[in-house]
Amino acid sequence: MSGVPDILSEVAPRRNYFLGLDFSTQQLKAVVVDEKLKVLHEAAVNFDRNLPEYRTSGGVKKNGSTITAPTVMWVKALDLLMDQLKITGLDFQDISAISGAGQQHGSVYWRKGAEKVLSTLDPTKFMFLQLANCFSVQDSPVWMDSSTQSYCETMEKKLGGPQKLADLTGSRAYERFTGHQIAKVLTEKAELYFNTEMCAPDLKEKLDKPVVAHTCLGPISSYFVERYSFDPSCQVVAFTGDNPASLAGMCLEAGDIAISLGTSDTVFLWLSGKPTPSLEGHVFCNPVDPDAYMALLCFKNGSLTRERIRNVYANRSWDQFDALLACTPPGNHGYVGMFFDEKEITPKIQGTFRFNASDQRINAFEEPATEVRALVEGQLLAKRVHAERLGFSTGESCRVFVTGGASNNKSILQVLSDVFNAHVYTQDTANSTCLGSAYRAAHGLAVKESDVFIPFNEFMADRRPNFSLLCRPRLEAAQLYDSMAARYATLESSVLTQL
Ligand code: ADP
Ligand code: XUL
Repeated sequence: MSGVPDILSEVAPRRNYFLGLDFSTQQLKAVVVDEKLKVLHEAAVNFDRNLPEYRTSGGVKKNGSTITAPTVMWVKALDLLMDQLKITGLDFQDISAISGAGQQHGSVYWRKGAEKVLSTLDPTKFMFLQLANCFSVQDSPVWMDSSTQSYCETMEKKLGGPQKLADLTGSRAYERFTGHQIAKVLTEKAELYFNTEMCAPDLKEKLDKPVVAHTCLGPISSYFVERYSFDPSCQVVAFTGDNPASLAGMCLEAGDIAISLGTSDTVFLWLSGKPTPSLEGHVFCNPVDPDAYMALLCFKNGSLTRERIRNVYANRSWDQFDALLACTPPGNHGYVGMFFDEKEITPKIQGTFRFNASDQRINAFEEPATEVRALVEGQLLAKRVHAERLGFSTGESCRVFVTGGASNNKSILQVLSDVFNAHVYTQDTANSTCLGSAYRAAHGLAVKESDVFIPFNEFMADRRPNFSLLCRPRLEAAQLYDSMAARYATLESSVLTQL
């Protein structure tokens, strides 16, 4: 009909976007990508800065070896993040699928009755107000906790020793792993345990419903549809841990090694074939291929230790930290340091250990610059030594992909390149965990829609993110670090045997 506007043609067509979330130790982050997986929107809520009412430091609360985060703080962060995303101009109805990741091993304890509250949330109100009383344990143990040593010993004993446990699960017992944390709640706070909906004596029955990583769990809840105008068909793809999501975000291939320099430092590899778990490191399910695995080494003393040394010796400035690093030569005139502010995971040890060129333990270095270089070299030599024990070989043909907050620091990356004698690459967007979550959302939906499994790397083939070469190894420094790595391994063993 002429003269009558065609209302239907004026309605913008729904786009095909994907939302990735990352509940990390210090912040909650989000990224939205388009059909071609290019980043369109980003947002972040920092727990210390944006939610000071919870009084966290680095996103956590410490009480000796017990390290927790207020569970409801994470919910409030999600409320704030959704509003922030809206402000970026995102139209939530364009999101076709969501996935996400969280710091691994953190546990949430839903109080009896929580499921009912969750299924009847009022879309006119914030979630944190409605869920405030839904947690039987108010403070969630997080991955930094190391208060469950005795539970680890019991489990290893019951299952026939640490190697038997590693053969069964991919890892020997570590304090932060959820099984020990749940055992601690049962033993020390039985009344809370029995008031918990999802974690009770019939734990196996409640938790034993694993799905393969690319599974679409179902459509988004009506709360999000009504409050934020999501399309009701928007799919939620199974969430995973931050390190597996990061492996997906970096599109890692067999032979590559990835190093994440975040709150924790991690080293990870794609494992094809049958894995052989050992007493060091972890073997996890692969987040994008149900037939493959990934190997992971976790170093608890990562960015927070670098920040402490920066604050003490470099006036809280990364530029000054870099300047101190630059005024000492590779090899640090023979001085070596190990800085384990918190009880380390790889290896299990706490304290500061400094050595002179004759391998004698000393109390302090004379110069701040020596301390800074000892920290950086020590942290990176440890990664090389322990990665080699997983079967990884350094060398010019190897590619190291870096991510995490400290991967912005070129001076640290040059030392990494020299220590690993490898080219160092990074992605244009540093946050590979968030990005990996968005990629997994897109992949999960594509698999659901095609009804057959599409290998992730095939799906990503023409959508891969751009990587830039950041550092090349310098021959002389790389040769020096070859012998220094062997020396570091001997010093680390000597420290462990003296404990
Ligand atoms: P998370 O592991 O919680 O996701 P990020 O990967 O965002 O954390 O890393 C946060 C850390 O990055 C901060 O604790 C900070 O110390 C570190 N960082 C940020 N910028 C730099 C820099 N230029 N040099 C070294 N470290 C940095
Ligand atoms: C890995 C681990 C840490 C956390 C950090 O096992 O504990 O890397 O996932 O968020």
